[in-house]
Amino acid sequence: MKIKVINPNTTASMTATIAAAARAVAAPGTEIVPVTSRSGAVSIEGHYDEAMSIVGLVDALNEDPVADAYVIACFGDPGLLAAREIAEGPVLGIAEAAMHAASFVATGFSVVTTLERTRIIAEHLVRNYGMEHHCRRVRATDIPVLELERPESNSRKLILEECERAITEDGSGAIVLGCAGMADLNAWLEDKLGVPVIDGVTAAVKFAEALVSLGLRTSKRGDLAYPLHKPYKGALAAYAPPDRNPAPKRKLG
Ligand code: 5HY
Repeated sequence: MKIKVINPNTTASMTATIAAAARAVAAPGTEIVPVTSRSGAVSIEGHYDEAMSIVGLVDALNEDPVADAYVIACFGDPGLLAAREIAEGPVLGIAEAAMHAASFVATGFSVVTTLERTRIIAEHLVRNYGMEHHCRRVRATDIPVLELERPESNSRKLILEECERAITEDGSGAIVLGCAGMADLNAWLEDKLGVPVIDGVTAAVKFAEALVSLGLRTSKRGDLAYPLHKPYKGALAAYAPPDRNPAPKRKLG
């Protein structure tokens, strides 16, 4: 099967980290197709960056090859429901995947992420996904996303220290890594911490494989039906949804 793993930020080196993590866990028959967004921010660190990333995400979803499943490799899960509207195969966000995986292996987890503002966004996700009973705390390290890419930065040490505080102060039994740029850290952290450390990229790839193996596709009934066909104006005119939904049945009498 083919799983398209989309980095919605425009930093290709981060996509390489994401792709390596995805390929390391993929089953022998799974082809990972990594894609870097062609438009938008170099790192996604706020609501505006997220909103602006969605056009690039849609391009990446629509361009060939068509895949059996899709992973949105950014911890804010930007455009997740919009992506599900246009895709037939399952679409997984890495935050959603990581939190669900953590809830299977511990009764309480902490998320360790980058900036303080990202911490607040991740708290919204915890509530959106109904994870309040499982997530003990979301913690920030104040590391900008692209600092994770610089080997000479102190980021590994800061993340490790924050994870240690999560275990001792929050009483958490597992750690969720709150950025796709941390996808190369989970084995190293797990070794140091002795608790499960979940990176959403790898969790999402394995959940995607499971869903495809089960023959599950995105529901096209209700709000995840294809977007309604209508004109779009201005810079987004080319993104007007084509007519893909079956004609509605007329209610008689
Ligand atoms: C991410 N931003 O996973 C996030 C989340 C963060 O460009 N890739 C990004 O750390 O803000």
